[in-house]
Amino acid sequence: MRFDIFTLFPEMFRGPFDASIVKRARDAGIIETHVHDIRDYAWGKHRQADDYPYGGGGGMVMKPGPVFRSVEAILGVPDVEEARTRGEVPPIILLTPQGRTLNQKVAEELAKHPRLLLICGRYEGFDERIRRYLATDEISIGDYVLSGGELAAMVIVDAVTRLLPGALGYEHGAEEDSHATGLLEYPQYTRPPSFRGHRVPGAILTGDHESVERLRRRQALLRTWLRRPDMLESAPLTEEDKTFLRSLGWKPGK
Ligand code: 6GU
Repeated sequence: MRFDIFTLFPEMFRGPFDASIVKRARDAGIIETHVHDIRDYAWGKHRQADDYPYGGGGGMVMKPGPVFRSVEAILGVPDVEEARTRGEVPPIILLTPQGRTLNQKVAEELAKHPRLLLICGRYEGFDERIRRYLATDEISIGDYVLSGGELAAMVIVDAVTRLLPGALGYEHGAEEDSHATGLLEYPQYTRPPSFRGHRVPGAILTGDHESVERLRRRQALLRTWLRRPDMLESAPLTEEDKTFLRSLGWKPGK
């Protein structure tokens, strides 16, 4: 997977891409991250990539020219609008609070592509022509406002990378994660068996594989019901799951 990130603040990406799973995935050749400075494609003495909005109002708006030209340079196409019309571009994703909200399903969908372009806006937003004639998708990472799309782009790179084969270093790594199963994850324990008087549940220490799996499933169901009851409405539940949930007082559609 190749990520091309377009930003006015390339330096923001250094720390996050140089640690943990994203770093390992880069070192292993599972992903490539290329961060491009939109200002390199801005003209004039001041290399201005943003400007005041027509019609007034506060803040600054990303100018279309530098953004279009940066994407054209990196894709190697003379006219990205035309290439987009012909379906000859990878996803060109604007990071904006107005986009569709990122969730695990969206991350899984993005992980299927060999290449993603992520365009970070700063200030009050993008000139509308960037949305209409350049972007193929718009994504938000939640209902709150960030100062720019950079942190959102990092979130996408992380969420997508950990879904790629080999990225987690163990087989079937992401399959049991919270949200991947449609449920929140069960409580986890590691050594020591007793910490400051708080013991790991005995069944986890002594149980056979099958009873541990059943206990974990029930704990995942219980935790999801208590914290995110909305998720139970779309989670794939077996008859045994439903019987267990009903014994707790859960009713479908509530
Ligand atoms: Cl993608 N950008 C900004 N500026 N704020 C956000 C966001 C994106 N997602 C949630 N809030």
